[in-house]
Amino acid sequence: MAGKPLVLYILYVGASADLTMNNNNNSVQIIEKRIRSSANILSRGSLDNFVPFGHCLIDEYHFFSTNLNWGDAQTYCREHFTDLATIERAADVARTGIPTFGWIGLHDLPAAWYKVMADHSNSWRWSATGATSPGGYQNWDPIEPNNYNSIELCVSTNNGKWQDNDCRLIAPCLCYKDLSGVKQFFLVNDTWRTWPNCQSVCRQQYHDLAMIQSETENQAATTALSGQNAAWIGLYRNIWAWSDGSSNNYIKWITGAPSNSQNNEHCVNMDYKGVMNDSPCSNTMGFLCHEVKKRATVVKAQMWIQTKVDLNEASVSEQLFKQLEDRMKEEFPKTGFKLQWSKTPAYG
Ligand SMILES: [Ca+2]
Ligand SMILES: [Ca+2]
Repeated sequence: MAGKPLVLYILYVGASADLTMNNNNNSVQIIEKRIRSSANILSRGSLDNFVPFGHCLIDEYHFFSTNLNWGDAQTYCREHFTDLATIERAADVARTGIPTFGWIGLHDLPAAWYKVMADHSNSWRWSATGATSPGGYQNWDPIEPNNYNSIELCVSTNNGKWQDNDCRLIAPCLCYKDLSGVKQFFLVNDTWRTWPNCQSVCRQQYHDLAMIQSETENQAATTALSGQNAAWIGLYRNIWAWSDGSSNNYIKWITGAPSNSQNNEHCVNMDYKGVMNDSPCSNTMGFLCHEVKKRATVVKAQMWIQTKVDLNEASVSEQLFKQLEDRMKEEFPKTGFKLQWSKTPAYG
């Protein structure tokens, strides 16, 4: 057909049954069939060259006003939906439907870090390996770690007893290097440094900040302190994780949060403005679940159109688009389409 080819991007949000299938080609064929079956959408044109361009997941939020503690809310959301809510960007907040405030999936559960060497995303790990100790060795001071004021994510040794502390505090650096399988420890004490600066200097001069994985190594490390009471060692952790394991780091705290008041605020709630606060997980309140439900597929199609008008003109293309979209909506009232003239798609 003679005419002017235009590249068209179509975001198709179909019924979940069509779109949850794993076979991408199959779902693109379904989309193509549906669009072709309304072949008269353009009186003088045709759609051709369907190419799958990409997929994205469409998620939905569900708010419940029943008062539950964080753990029970998590269980409920996991049983009925995907998980407690993950918020990835400011724009998500408007979609949540939270009337006041409620639990979201953000947490820092002590089971992952309180006197344990575990493999959770909040757990302690060593600078040299990025991993926890396989043997589980640890030697905390009796009341440590306590994440006081919610800012203690780096570890120092105090005559062999470990403490979590604010990474910005300055102290001597205890470094190590491995000599034929035996760790040797070295104190860098020319000036006192923050934990990140100790990490840099240890990596420059030795191997890394001290990694201590047995009683023998802890004794050798303590001896290397040479009379200094305390020094940074290589243990650290990341605070806050999403219940669904998502790795996004969007957090918007209320002023003064997180505070970990009384060492007991390990779960996060959010208000209707998207402002978050750390609270005791045993508090009961409404909660926000998250459902990853629909799969959206972007297809790229070439559209041939016979026309005398200039399609590059915005008003013309807008009008044509509106007609196309209206016809598709008539044809498939329960299916979402978004159309776009573009050299690059906005979705995917
Ligand atoms: Ca502490
Ligand atoms: Ca708080």
